[in-house]
Amino acid sequence: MESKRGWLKQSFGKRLNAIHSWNAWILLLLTVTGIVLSIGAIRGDLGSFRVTIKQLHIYLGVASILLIALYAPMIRKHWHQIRARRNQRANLVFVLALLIGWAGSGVILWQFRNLPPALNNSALFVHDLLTWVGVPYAVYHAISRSRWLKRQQRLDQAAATARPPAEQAVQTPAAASAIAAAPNQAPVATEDATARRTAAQAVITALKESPITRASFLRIAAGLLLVIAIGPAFYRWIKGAFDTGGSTTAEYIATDGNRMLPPPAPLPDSAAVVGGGAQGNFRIYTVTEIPAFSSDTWKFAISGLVDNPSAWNWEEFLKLKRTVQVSDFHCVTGWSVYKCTWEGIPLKQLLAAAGVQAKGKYVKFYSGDKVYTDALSLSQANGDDIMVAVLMDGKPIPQKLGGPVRLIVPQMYAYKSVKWLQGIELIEKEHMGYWEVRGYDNDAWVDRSKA
Ligand SMILES: Nc1nc2c(c(=O)[nH]1)N[C@H]1C(S)=C(S)[C@@H](COP(=O)(O)O)O[C@H]1N2
Ligand SMILES: [Mo]
Repeated sequence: MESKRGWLKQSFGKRLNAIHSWNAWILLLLTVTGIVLSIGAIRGDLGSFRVTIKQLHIYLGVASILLIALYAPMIRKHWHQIRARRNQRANLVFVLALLIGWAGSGVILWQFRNLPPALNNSALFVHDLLTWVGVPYAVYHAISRSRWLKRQQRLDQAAATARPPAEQAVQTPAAASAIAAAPNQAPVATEDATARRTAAQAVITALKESPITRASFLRIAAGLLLVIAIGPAFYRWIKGAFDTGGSTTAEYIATDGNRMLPPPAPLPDSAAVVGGGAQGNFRIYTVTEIPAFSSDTWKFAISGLVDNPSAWNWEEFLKLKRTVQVSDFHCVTGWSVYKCTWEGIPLKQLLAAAGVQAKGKYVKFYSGDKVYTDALSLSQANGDDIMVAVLMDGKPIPQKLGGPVRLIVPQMYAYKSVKWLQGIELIEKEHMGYWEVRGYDNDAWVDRSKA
């Protein structure tokens, strides 16, 4: 109550300024935390900080919404105040649209577990798109409104408009003495003459001046630099976001660092890509360097509390009976890839062949990156659609997407879908996986009612 009265006691202009600078700081922090969160390659370096940074990003987002709420009652007066300034009005509309769009999509991403994946996917797209547009705009806005640029503008203005007559009069010794000599008459005549000179000189100055002023040149240069710096990455992102043909996957296959020979021969369903091909794009996530594998050294093993532990080399592994399934892939950060056609060995088939002992209660998965692990309970692991996948859409899984062999747990968030899978171990006690130790929920069901 006290603080509210204090806030309202402030002048309107002061309150606007305060909101403006708070907004700038919050946006800066949101940008930094948001970009850090979105870089797939530094996930491992962040470790458990990732979860903290995400929480911080959410708090900042809530603060930004509170700021909009604080501004809302002032909007009419502010809008009226800037009625003569079209640029400011355009800026205001644009910034408000950005903030509201970020806030709306952000709240959806924050509440993702209570919402369907398709909505999260759209919200993530909107959130990203606004970031691609909004952050460069904010940078441009900050540069073009900075004091440095304002100074350039003032210099330009000073050059364009000649000095005011009074000032000129004082600076001209002759005029100054004239005023002193004849205080009643002379000033009028002198001012007249000076004004005429000034007007004439202004025409000459205007003719001398190039059409691009220093300030607008700097503004254009800053804008161009931003476009050059951000343009290519933005283009790649937009191409990926609208790509339903899996062209990025084709690129991963073309530049694959794995050397697995012979390549796996797809089953008819897989060769025909019964799912029609994956829709959407995977984001490449890893907590280590992306490992590369060769069929000369690659091995796969199942061991632990089983009656028949086994190890296979690539050629032997390819002889195991495979099936084909079409399923969706959901990451906990909001993105999904739909209708992937996976071909591989059903996990329950591997478990049955290994003969799980009575003491074996959990199934632990080891990545060939030697860092990432995850686990399922034995009953979860026996789900029909859990697959040790070898092909996607009829092609070998490329290194970047976890090939030659990765786990697929379609109904759980994809942090359970261990990439570069090489080992399965039956254990007695529950094991917390890489991300679970760092704050992710061990219950990863996309549909929470399954837990
Ligand atoms: N070895 C390993 N497996 C992993 C991860 C990882 O970092 N390392 N990330 C997990 C997460 S959080 C997701 S969303 C998916 C991403 O798979 P992709 O990189 O093929 O898109 O892999 C999962 N499996
Ligand atoms: Mo994920």
